[in-house]
Amino acid sequence: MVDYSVHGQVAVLEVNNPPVNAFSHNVRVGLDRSIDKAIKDTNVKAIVICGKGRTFPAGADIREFDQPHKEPSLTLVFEKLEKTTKPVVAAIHGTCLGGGLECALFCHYRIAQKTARVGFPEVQIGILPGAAGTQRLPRLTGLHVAMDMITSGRHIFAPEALKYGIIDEMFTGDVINAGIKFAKSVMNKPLEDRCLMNKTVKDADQADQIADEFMSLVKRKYKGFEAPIDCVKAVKASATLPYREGLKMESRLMQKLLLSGQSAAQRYAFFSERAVSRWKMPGGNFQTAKPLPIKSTAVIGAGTMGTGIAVCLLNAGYQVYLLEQNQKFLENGVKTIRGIIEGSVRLGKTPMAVAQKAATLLKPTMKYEDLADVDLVIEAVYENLSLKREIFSKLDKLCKPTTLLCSNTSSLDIDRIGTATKRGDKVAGMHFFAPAYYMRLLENIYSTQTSPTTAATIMDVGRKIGKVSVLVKSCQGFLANRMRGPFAVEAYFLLEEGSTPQEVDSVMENLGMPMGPFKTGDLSGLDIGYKIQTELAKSKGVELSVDSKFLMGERISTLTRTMYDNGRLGRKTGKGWYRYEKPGGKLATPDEEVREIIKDHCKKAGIQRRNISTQEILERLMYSCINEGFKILEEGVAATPEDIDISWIYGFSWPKYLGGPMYYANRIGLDKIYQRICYYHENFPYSSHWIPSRLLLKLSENKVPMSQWCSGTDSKL
Ligand code: 3H9
Repeated sequence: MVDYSVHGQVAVLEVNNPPVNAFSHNVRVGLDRSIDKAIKDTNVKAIVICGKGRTFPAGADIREFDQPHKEPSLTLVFEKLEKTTKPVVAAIHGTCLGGGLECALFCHYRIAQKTARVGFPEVQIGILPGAAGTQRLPRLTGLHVAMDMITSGRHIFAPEALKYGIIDEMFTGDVINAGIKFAKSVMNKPLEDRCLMNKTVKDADQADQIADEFMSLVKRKYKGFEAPIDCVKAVKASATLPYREGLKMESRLMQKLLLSGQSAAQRYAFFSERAVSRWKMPGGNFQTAKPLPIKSTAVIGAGTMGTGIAVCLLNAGYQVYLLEQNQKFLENGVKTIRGIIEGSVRLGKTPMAVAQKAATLLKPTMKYEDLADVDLVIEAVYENLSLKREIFSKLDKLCKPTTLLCSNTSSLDIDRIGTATKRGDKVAGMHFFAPAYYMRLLENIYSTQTSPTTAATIMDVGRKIGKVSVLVKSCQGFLANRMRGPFAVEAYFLLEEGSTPQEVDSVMENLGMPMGPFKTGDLSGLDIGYKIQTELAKSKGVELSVDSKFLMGERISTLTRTMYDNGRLGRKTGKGWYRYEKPGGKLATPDEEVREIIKDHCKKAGIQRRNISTQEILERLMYSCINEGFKILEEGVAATPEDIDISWIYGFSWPKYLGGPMYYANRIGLDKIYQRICYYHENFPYSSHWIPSRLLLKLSENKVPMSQWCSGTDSKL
């Protein structure tokens, strides 16, 4: 676990625990022994610590956090480094994170490859740097930089680390050689001044002010998260308490966070994010199918979605043909793309070199013929099946035989799009979430004809453009929108039965969602829901009115229609479920007029209103979605609950500290959820989303642990 070698008078301790050299128990034991050995060896005059393979240790082993702690602790091992009279050098490459950076901060010197990154990402898994990181980093950088790095968890590259004094020198070339060379140069220098525990924090006199500033920042920016708050408290202690007392404070806060439900949920989210890349589908999986090389791409449609998708592809270095049907739309699209990229450069999110390259990679066109040689097409025109089939049929005739044809549809059946071509195996869905250049989720969809090679390719493109991609089977609404369907529908029913928009919204916001369903509705525009419902009714030959209560045997609410008739279209008109300071305004104020509209609507529709409890609002919004989630699993639309949870985290901004709706269901207990679903099914028999999932019943009866829920479990029970 730690390779020990001596080069002249320098001992090299190379941590060897692939893939990221995490400090698991065996590594701690190995490092402890190696340090003792180097200290005892009178021939050794200096020590170098580094990582074998791709990286310096990237932190403690997160998988061990759920197991009983085994000695030695990281701090116990690291303290030996600082105490020795032989200079210790951390030679850093790859990612020196968390416990890895703490190890480096106990060394007397730190040097790093120019491309190396350092950081304290603990906050992202709901904890803090608990092996003295909160006490040592401020002694090196001052409070401000330390607060920023520790509360955000951001990684910084070596040049920035050099600027802050976190590293002493940058090097190029081989890590071990650079470490040995540096160690030789400091062999006989005094170490007193190199021990961070002896130092004071340079801006300690401003501790209150800096801590207050960061406290209000993290409460605003990371609303609901506990760890950033405790990070601020621990870092402040480095300036207000003696070193040992500060350590005790850090340790108390760390224990509290480790035991909190939030950290467990965030660690689940960390591993789930990685698990979804291990996709599977009938006939193949991430190991058996190899992605095709993709160089040039095309996006059809230069509207909001098309331009957002083009930005993602351009930023990742793909050539993009942007196709529109008329010059004006095309010019507007190009302008939008430039605007998004320039804005991102101004915010420091996109390097200038990437933006300049992107400009050369964009090829606006109005000719389908220009798309003949591209490797991947993503269609992003409006949701109309016949239009999409027409486009796909045209592309099929025109593009080279190997071109993959994908649709950004958010709900239309990929099979029905694929049958418009003679290459169904190369047709798939790539469903981006608005705004596409910002939202991290990419829902990739396979049809009954899509080949595993096509799936592997779009999953690979997703990774390269920085998305978290999940692979799901085609069905109405796929995973994300299908599962969220009952959420929107129940929200309207709750209003009709007695709740107000702000009551419903605050239940979801208190749970941790950034916005409740009605504020979200105002943002997207109430005309969208109205049009979808009207079109659906029309297609079934039904004319809806205020007292229509059923459509195709399903309970419906026509409340959006009433709002639409009252000119309340959402933020854009300054009036929706809330009132806004002006059309396009952002400040939502509850509006008495809306209450009256709802009451009047209910009177006309003959709906009795009543008091509805907060618990009922929560259950009806969430349990209906959870029930749908189990049906999605049961039908194999999603392969695992992780696919579902990650879709909610990155598609709907579900708070990571609750781990996703399926994780949340597991925490509440499946038997309780099942009973409540049955209760609502009895009370609302005309809403099919309350028909209890068979899989949910079986998992709850058999007390199956969450690690074993997956599509196919049903048949094994
Ligand atoms: C800590 O240090 C606490 C201390 O302050 C105090 C203690 C008292 N442990 O992401 P990848 C796995 S807390 C266990 O796909 P990349 C990962 O699950 C820790 N496993 O690669 C995956 O496994 P699989 C603070 C870990 O190149 C595989 O390694 N450190 C850990 O895209 C490859 O990972 C962090 O929070 C770990 N620490 O990115 C760093 N890290 O193949 C967390 C990774 O089975 N890690 N794995 O799916 C990262 O941010 C990224 O993994 C890293 C590499 C940037 C390092």
